[in-house]
Amino acid sequence: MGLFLLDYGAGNVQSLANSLTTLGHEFTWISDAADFAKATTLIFPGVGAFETAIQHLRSRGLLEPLREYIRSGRPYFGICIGMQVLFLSSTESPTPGLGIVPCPIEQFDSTDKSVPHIGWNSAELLDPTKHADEPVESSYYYFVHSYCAKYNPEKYPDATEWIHSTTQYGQELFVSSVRKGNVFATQFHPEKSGAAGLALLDAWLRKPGLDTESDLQPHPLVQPKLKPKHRLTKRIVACMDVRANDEGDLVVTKGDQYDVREKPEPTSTDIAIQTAGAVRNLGKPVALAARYYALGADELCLLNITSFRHSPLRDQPMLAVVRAAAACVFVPLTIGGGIKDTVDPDGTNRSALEVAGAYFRAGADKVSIGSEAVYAVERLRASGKCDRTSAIETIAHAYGRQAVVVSVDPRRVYVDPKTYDGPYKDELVHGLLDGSEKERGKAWWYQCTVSGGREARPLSVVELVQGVEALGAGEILLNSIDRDGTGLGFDLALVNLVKKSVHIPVVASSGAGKAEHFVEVFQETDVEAALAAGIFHREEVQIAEVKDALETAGINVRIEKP
Ligand code: 1PR
Repeated sequence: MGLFLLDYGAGNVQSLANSLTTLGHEFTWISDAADFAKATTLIFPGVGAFETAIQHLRSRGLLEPLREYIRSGRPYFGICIGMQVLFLSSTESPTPGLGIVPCPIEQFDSTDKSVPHIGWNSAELLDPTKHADEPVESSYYYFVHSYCAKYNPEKYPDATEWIHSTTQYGQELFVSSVRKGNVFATQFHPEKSGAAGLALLDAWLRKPGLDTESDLQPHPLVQPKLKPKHRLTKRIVACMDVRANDEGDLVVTKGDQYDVREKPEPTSTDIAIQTAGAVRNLGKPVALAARYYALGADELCLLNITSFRHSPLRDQPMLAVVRAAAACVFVPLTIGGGIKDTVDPDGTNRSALEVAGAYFRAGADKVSIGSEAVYAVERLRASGKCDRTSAIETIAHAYGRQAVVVSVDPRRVYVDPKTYDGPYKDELVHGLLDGSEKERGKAWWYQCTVSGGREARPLSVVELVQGVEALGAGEILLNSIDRDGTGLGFDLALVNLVKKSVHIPVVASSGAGKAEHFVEVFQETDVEAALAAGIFHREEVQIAEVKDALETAGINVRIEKP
């Protein structure tokens, strides 16, 4: 008897388990249909694709017991897909949902905004008089989804009594939580929403709340209205490049234009001469991840930067790092490096999907694909069609496109604009007259690289990002080899070029040297997030300083109240 969690076998459910452990709640996983009878409280932390979720539940004989459990009146908390399965249907899938909430799940309109909707947004209570004591309002929560229940009381009047809160994205209002009787469900992820999310989970578990008599009485509804702008915040991401140092320990390192080895100073001391050539060591990955979470990072990224040399599933320390980081970090974690089909030293074939699955089960929310994405787009361009075998396609199909990030490592190729006659004339960026000496009078295009910048490929950054979007990637992590570690600021021309080429969210990376660089990238481009590494590792700039500068500039950011 007690609290049970339902795992349908795809996506990161470990984070919810970690949140509950941190909050001191004991739980058991539902392993078969008979367990539903033992559950007095049930949480379904669904992540990923609607179709996959329903099919998995059905094939394991769990769909009808879930419906029966909810009908029995015992408390149910659904998260993301765990909310969407309550609805009639989803345009994502021909398979119907449970039909408990009488309205469909539909795709966001991407004409005025990036889809998926990724990031921290607010949830406004539909009836503040009824749920005034709840912690939903006035906080930001983490959303990551391409489909939603659109708020449409004229078309679906019977669904209105279920709606607990709404959220605005672009010029669309959607249902961010439902609540009625024994059912509470959120489109956002409380387990990934920092202290606010943990508080919400804890509050529900302490009173897994059946509505009281007075709650069930009709109250006057405050109809939500579209505002000129949504409240989705700009995200600040802290990135840790991880690799083994020469002693074999996994460390967070940091390169200058991707070179992570110490260089001798012109006036070297004995110590400097001894350390020259060693892998730069800026700390331990789990300790740094915990620190950035505590300091208010909206998202963390761990990149295994030398995984192209090894089989990632054999690289158990990295899985252990993800597991340990996920146990103490309650904001989203992206894991990159080596997400590709591999063969273990003993000859066992491992698909990219298996590698990603191992990371998701360890607690990753998204995987980031680098070199393999470049090869996949090269194949796509050669054949003219998606063959459904690439890492991007297989992982997006199983876990949803929002779980697939493509990490891009472009480098500038300088040309003389007067004589250049190559294929990238339309993508050329022209240097400013008052720009640096290297740029003045020159133009350049951005070439894609693989293996951490070691090999250039015959593909431009625009070709790459448009190709990965077609294959099903949900987000672009945009590095710049030229700016990495320089502190000169983000390459705004690159960021604008990429942002205008795709409809999915873009994270700008490489070159941040001060808080003003973040203000600049959000004022001069439309990117959804900005990432930095070196300045945070060396504690030259604090995350709070960046957020203060953004707030002062009128840019919406998440500042967690103590
Ligand atoms: O090709 O799928 O195995 O993925 C490898 C991953 O490792 C890719 O995401 C690739 O970007 C990354 N990577 C490979 N080599 C390096 C390196 O530095 N030698 N790091 C590397 C890329 C760039 C960012 C860095 C930003 C911000 N690192 O991670 O964090 O540039 O830095 P800054 O704020 O200090 O300027 P695969």
